[in-house]
Amino acid sequence: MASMDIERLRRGPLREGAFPSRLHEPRTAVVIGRWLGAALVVCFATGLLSHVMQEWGGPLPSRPVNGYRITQGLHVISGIAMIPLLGAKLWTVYPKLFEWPPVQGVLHLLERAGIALLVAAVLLEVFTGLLNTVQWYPWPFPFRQTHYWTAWLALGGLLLHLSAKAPLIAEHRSRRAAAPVAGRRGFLAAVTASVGLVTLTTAGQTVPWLRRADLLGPRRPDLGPQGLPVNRTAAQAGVAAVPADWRLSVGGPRPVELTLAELGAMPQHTAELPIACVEGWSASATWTGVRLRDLLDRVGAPPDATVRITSLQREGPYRVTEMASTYARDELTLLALRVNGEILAPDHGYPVRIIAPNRPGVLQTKWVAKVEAL
Ligand SMILES: Nc1nc2c(c(=O)[nH]1)N[C@H]1C(S)=C(S)[C@@H](COP(=O)(O)O)O[C@H]1N2
Ligand SMILES: [Mo]
Repeated sequence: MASMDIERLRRGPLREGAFPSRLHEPRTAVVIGRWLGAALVVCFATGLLSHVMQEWGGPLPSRPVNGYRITQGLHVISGIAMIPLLGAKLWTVYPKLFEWPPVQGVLHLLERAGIALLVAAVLLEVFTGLLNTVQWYPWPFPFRQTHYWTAWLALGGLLLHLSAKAPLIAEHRSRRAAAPVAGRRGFLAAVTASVGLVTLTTAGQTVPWLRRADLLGPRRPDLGPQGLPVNRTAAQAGVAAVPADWRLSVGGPRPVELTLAELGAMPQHTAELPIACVEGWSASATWTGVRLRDLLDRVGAPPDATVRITSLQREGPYRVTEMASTYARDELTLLALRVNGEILAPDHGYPVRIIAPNRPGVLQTKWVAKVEAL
């Protein structure tokens, strides 16, 4: 009697045969799942690295100079590639949402809960990550912490999902064993083409030779004052007018204050270094200025001192940054006065900015007022 009543609920998508496409089948799901899983793992690993670098300033050494540029470029490239893959994967498996009966025991319930967690976490990651690339934060929670912790949920959900589906994946692993399904090859080719297209039209924000194909990326790495993009302008940071009595204050055992002319009279060094923004764009430039380590030596700072850098900016999360001695003592780390041969434009940090090898862009402090050996 009770089962009769329940059977009557089987309407609409719950009906037998409600999804006629032959492509809602395991082999298609396994193939796309493999690509999606690979993208997720790359995205997770590079994201974790970026988080750690921003939180602790480590653990990467200061070489290769382009290291963070590559890992963060991969983070955003793999994240964007996940969008079409996720669409294809969800389409392939969504009839399972209407599985009948909906609950078939404790394990089955746990498996479904795991998938719900995985799908929700991955959708949230892709959504918040994508909006972050255009610096749009239409939500009440902090982006970075949410994006970081949700990534762990996604990873956990993925591991649960893989273990629950291990037998099914093994069964449909090889192409030869898979039963032929009409349309599968075309569908997979279309998914591959979509991934290729979104990658090609966005990767140019970080890959120099794809620059001209960068139609959908929010940045072109060669557009902006002095041929370099700007994330926060001097006007937005409230430092458009640098005080006439500006001095760089250098703190340490024998503190000094230096005018721009005095900095310009110190030995100048030139380094080719990238700005690698966490949002996925990066661009290399030629910077000229004073070595940070020369300033630290001048004030008698101990060689292993961490350095605190404070901007003229009044507020904002990047006003103050800290730099471990591996970076501070690197011969390429400069307090730059010039970029690409010109005096820094206000938007690039006039009068002086930090530029160091292999660091996230957020730590390349502009409009520097104070440098202190701690
Ligand atoms: N003081 C200060 N420095 C800052 C920022 C900031 O908001 N304030 N933004 C950072 C970010 S997020 C990036 S990516 C780089 C960009 O440098 P650019 O504008 O010269 O390209 O500057 C960094 N330095
Ligand atoms: Mo950035």
